[in-house]
Amino acid sequence: MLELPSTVTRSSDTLESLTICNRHARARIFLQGAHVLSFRPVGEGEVLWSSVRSQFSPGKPIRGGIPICFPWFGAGSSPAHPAHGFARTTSFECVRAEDSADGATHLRFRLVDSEATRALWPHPFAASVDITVGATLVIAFTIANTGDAPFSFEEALHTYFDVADARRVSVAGLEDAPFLDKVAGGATPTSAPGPIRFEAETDRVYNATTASTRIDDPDLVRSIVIEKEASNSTVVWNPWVAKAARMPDFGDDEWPGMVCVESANAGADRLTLQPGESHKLVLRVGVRR
Ligand code: TA6
Repeated sequence: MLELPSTVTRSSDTLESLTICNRHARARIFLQGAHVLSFRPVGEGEVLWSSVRSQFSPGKPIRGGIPICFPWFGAGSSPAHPAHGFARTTSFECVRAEDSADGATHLRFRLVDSEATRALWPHPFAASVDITVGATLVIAFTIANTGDAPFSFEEALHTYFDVADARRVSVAGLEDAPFLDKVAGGATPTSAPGPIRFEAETDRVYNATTASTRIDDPDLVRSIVIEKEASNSTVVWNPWVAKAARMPDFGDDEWPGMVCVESANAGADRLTLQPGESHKLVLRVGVRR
């Protein structure tokens, strides 16, 4: 059993989680999916949204926080292939938990292929999730090809951000960038001037973009800054009324409280690793006033 620093406490509810409380922030991370559910810098409100209807049962996706999508994004190729891949519903092992001199807490979670994963996706791999809990939340998601054949995959840090009212926020950074509008079928790229605003169900996949984004929230008088490395896709999503009502783990009236801005490599940006190669996607989330 890994020895934990005093800033990290383990809770064994139905799903095991770690709560981190240091001088910079408080966070909660579930071992299933190495799933960050909550991140709250000292002096700030909660940054991540989660549904009061979320399930916390083994093998079921948690609705909110930062689900890790791997090795595919979106619907699986069959009912046996869960949406957004198997990583978010598979238990990771925590192999590192320590504080650094600057007061931040660093954790590492690992997942390697198993009979269960190979039944869904026939490739040997090693996944590691390095999480730094400080005034900024940093997540590095590394995939290594440990087999003797190349494989292709998609990935996403499917982050749900907490906002006062999605109808009043804007997302800056993707102005005029081409995107696939999945609500309209997502066949051909389109674009839109100005910051993104939410006036209906919104489900946009921006490919070939490394841009940082920023959620400006006038009611909370804050901006959430989202920076990424080695991610060429950004997905922006709000289910709005009808889709929220169709999701059993999403309260009918919860959709105004969240906006997803997801740092990914999906669709045309899927990645291929040769044997022995690895790839690291990095996400940094901070609050600015
Ligand atoms: O990232 C947006 C999206 O692909 C939406 O189409 C919606 O399906 C959302 O992910 C949530 O997916 P989930 O499988 O978590 O319900």
